[in-house]
Amino acid sequence: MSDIALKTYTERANVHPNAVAKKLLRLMDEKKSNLSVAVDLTKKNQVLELVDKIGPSICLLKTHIDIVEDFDADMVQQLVALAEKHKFLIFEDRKFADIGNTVKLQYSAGVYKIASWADITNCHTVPGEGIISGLKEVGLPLGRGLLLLAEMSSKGTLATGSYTQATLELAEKHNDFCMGFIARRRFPGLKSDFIHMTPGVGLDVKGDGLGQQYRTPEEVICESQSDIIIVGRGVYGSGRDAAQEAERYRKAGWEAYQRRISKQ
Ligand code: S5P
Repeated sequence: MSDIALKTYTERANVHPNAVAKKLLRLMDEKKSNLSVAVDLTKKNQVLELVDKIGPSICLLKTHIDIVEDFDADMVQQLVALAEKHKFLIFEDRKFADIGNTVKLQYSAGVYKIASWADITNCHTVPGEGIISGLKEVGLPLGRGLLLLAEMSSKGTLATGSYTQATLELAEKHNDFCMGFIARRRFPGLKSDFIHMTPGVGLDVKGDGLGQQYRTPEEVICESQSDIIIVGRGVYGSGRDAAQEAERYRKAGWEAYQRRISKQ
């Protein structure tokens, strides 16, 4: 077990150099939640209603803002108000993948102005270091954080081996802005304390017929030592009450974390 995986989120928050990571780790212990819900719905009101329901159970809301058909500036204001009401951070899962100059514009401008409201966003590293430098020029002065996609949950992903390794090195080099990874597991031997977030989490099914692969909170948090579970359809796609489902995942993730930190 890695040393960092045995520490509590608060112990890590107390010494963490990145402001967003510090805030996130603090509120994880405060809310007893390592759950991020991926709200992949296409109507503004559906999104806002669901977020208000699940808000008490999550530490981080994950959005795909570009799938919302009736997006407007008011939606962002309401999301930010819900984040304050329920105390969670917002992660826009934009998966930037272009050259530095283009991602700077995509992050700061256009319809969505992501940098103005999302505490966290993420990018692929396929373009090389320039993508991080470009996003950092916009995000660092605003106190934002970046996650690198070091691995993916989907079947046949090409983000493996030397690609993953090179991604970890880029994160270490830019650890003022890179606060963590999207990954399937905690990477051993890192110098900085990166927050590892893992999608592809489900308690009831193993896949979705389109390449998604699900593992349980126990496998992800306890065995693979990741920090945050990202759950989408498991929470809102079963037809059962979403607030209750979010609580079920929050509990499962939290209990797995408690088992992990007790393995001293
Ligand atoms: O490798 C990945 C990375 C991400 S961010 N695999 C993923 O599934 N995701 C995202 O996590 C994906 O875009 C979706 O929003 C969420 C998983 O949703 P679910 O409904 O399959 O739980």
